[in-house]
Amino acid sequence: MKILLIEPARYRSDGSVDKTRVGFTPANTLPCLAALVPPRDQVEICIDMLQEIDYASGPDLVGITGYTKSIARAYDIADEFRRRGAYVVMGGIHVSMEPEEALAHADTVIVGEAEETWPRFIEDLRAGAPQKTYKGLPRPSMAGWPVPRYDLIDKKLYYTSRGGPLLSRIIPLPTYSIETSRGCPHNCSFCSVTPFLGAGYRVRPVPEVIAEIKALGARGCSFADNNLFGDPARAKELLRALIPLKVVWAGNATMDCADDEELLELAERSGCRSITVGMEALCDETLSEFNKSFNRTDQYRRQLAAFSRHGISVLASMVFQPGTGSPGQFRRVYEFLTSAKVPYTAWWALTPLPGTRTYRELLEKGLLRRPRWWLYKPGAYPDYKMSGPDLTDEEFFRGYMKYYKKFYSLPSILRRLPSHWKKAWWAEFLWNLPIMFIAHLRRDAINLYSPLGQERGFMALFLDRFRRKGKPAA
Ligand code: B12
Ligand code: SF4
Repeated sequence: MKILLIEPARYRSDGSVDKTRVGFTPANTLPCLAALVPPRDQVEICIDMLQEIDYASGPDLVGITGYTKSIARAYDIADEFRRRGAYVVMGGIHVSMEPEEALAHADTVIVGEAEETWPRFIEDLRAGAPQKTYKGLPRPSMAGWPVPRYDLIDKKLYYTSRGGPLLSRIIPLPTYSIETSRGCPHNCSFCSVTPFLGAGYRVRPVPEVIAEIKALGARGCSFADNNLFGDPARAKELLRALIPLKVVWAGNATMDCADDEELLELAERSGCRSITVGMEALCDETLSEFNKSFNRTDQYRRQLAAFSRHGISVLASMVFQPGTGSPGQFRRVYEFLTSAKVPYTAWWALTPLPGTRTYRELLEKGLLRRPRWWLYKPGAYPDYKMSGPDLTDEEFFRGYMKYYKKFYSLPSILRRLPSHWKKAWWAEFLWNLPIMFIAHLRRDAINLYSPLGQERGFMALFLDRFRRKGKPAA
């Protein structure tokens, strides 16, 4: 069988497909699925954001993934391939939350994790008896995975896997996205991780993670875990095993990991350069609304300083809830982050993702303008009523843009970064400069859904030399 796996791009608000010339780090979804395809089948990967889709290539089976953000584009691709006679299967987080919706566009929908169902479906299809829906096992084992087929992705498409010998002496190339665990011990109201992967935290055997890094020849790892330190004892085992590999890495964790000095020390020794943390808000009441009271605002400064002492650059993720709060909230967040010398931040307008408590609450309160907002092209604002007693839509947008840009302005960078007690200050300084250029010159790159064009990576945007390469929607 000839199998084509597609990662769809998203539509921009003008209806064009969000294309770019170079990506940052390849996502691991399609390489993982490709590795599970039986050797007798031929498999190809197409990254819509970076490549043209060849609808005439005549695949027997088209597999499409998709986040909520790219699902409208994913459905259009699926419809076109079906019109041309291909069998279309869809999987991933969005269709797992909305399988009925997806069945209007796909012949088969795979719900949940697919390590077991995807190979089973291929054999059913070969035997001429595919089912309409396959449901992954709840909390499946993460042992025995094959090495992801990154070799199927053209190296030239990704900044972090091409480099060349000279560049790779200066920065850790190649870098791959690697998963070591799934799930999260928490259940924040806006996050779809626990609704999708189930409660609890599952891990891959450490020797298998290490073997994968070695097999890929990775010098940099971008860990795709939601919470790399979800189980501190196991995290320490992983970090100890990483030390001899001399890789550098970035990952996601919660703020409270900064309270564990041994963990931070091992993170530093194992090559940790950056951790993204969900700080979300500076107000305990908002954090409690988000079911995130494990974040302690009174500890933030101390925790941020602990990361810094270990040379770990924090990317603080902040969420703003339109309609609530006052116009002054953006200034307060900006001032806190600047005075606490936070190196990077990403700001989000709260997004009602399907399957989350946030989504259900907005729906029940009648606040969603269009319940299936993801089927429409994105507008300037989130698709729910944002106006509140003290804040209009316009004030929200203006305040958000003004202070977000201010954070990535030269005065703020100079105030935040050069500091003798910050081990990584010079690297942070160098990385802040391209972000500053993007924040101020690439107006299309920053919006309420995607600060700094998150899905491409800010460095890729920078290398894109400020040129947009869009094409009208099909
Ligand atoms: C790492 C990560 C990122 C990285 C990706 C880096 C990279 N290059 O890999 C970065 C930081 C760039 C990122 C960006 C974004 N992310 Co993100 N991210 C994640 C995270 C933590 C892990 C994703 C991952 O790699 N998983 C491992 C792979 C193997 O799992 P998987 O894709 O789910 O695939 C499995 C199954 O779903 C299934 N499957 C998937 N597709 C298909 C297709 C077929 C045909 C089949 C058969 C099976 C199948 O099989 C796979 C094996 O079991 C997830 C949380 C999570 N655990 O899902 C959030 C998550 C996916 N991200 C999320 C969001 C919202 C975003 C952004 C939209 C944020 C933004 N506003 O910009 C962007 C959009 C990115 C884009 N491309 O459009 C949400 C998505 C929610 C939703 N309903 O869409 C998640 C779930 C987190 C959350 N808070 O809820 N993200
Ligand atoms: S801690 Fe992070 S990954 Fe875990 S539920 Fe909350 S937002 Fe999601």
